[in-house]
Amino acid sequence: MRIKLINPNTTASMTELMGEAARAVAARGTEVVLATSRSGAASIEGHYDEALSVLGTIDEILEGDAADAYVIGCFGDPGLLAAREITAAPIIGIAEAAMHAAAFVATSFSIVTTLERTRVISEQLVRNYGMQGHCRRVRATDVPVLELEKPGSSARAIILGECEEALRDDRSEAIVLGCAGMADLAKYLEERLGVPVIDGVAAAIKFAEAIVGMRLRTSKVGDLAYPLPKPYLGKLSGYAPAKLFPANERERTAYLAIRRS
Ligand code: 2AL
Repeated sequence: MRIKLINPNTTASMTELMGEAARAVAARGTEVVLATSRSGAASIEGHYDEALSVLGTIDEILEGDAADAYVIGCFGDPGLLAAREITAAPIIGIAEAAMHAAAFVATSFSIVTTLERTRVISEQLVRNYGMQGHCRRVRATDVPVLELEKPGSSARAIILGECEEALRDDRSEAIVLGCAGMADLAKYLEERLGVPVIDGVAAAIKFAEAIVGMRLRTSKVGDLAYPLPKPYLGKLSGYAPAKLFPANERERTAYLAIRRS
């Protein structure tokens, strides 16, 4: 199967880092195709960055060869539900995947993320995903996303320290890494902490394989149906649903055919 891993920020080196984590866990028959957004911010560190990243993600889903599933590789899961509207192929967000994986291996976890200003984004996701009973605390380190990549940066040590505090003060039993740019840290941290450390990129790839393997597709009945045809004006006129998506009925037929096959 083919899984397209989309980095919603425009930093190609971070996509490569995510790709290594993805390929390390991908099954033999899984092809991981990497895509870096071609529009938007170099790093996603707030609501504005997230909102503007969504069109780049949509472009990566609709353009090029189709994939069996798509992974949105940013911990805010920006545009996750919008992306699920525009295709029936499964879309997996790394935050949703990481929290679910953590809940399979521990009854409690802490999320260790980047800037303080992005903490609320993770907290909202915890509530959206019904993870309040599992997530003890979201911890921000104030490490900027692109700092994670810099050789010789203190990011690694700061994150390790925050994880140690999480285990001691939150009494959490696992750590969820709150940024795609931390994908290379899971093993390093796990060896030092002695608890499961979950990187959402790896989790999302494995969940994508599972969902595709079960022949599940995104429901096209209800709120994840294709966007309704209507005029879109101005800079977004090219995104008018009628130009991009098949009619609902055609999609419904395709969906049923897949489930029956
Ligand atoms: C992220 C992430 O995963 N990628 C990015 O650019 N920003 N999220 C975060 N909390 O820092």
